[in-house]
Amino acid sequence: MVELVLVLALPKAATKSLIGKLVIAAFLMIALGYPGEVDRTSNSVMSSRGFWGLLSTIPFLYILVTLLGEVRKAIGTAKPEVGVLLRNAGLLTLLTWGFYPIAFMAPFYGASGATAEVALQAGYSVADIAAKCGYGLLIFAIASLRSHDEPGFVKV
Ligand SMILES: *C/C=C(C)/C=C/C=C(C)/C=C/C1=C(C)CCCC1(C)C
Repeated sequence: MVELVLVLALPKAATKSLIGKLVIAAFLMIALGYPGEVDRTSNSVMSSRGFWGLLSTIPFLYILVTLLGEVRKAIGTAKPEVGVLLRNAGLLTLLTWGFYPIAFMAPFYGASGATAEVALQAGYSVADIAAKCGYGLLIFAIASLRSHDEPGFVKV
């Protein structure tokens, strides 16, 4: 998330303030989701898992709206080649981040015991590969492109 903000190439003060807000929200998202995640006895939406999941969704939506709004603005000022990659990074954020709450809800779809656990872990693993490896490569491509033809952008 922070890497994506860095390749938006916003002014320094705007970068700092945006990262500050997003990191606090990300911390809240994980901290609020955690009590629900470790509750292996809840299998309905109206349970502690559902309650904590819902609270965690508030900072989650804040992050997506804020980050994707900034990505959209940055696309408007970037060169077309960079704009396409930024758009893809925004889409990848939406798809991969959106996958975690869906996996979190596995016990709500009737899965229980080992089945629920495997569905959950498989879901998180697929999302992790895309959200970390795929995302990292895409951000590297953006940084590399910008560092070659934008003066002032740090060389990669
Ligand atoms: C590399 C790891 C990443 C990008 C993790 C992202 C995690 C989420 C977007 C988790 C979101 C959750 C909710 C929105 C509600 C239920 C609880 C969580 C923590 C699974």
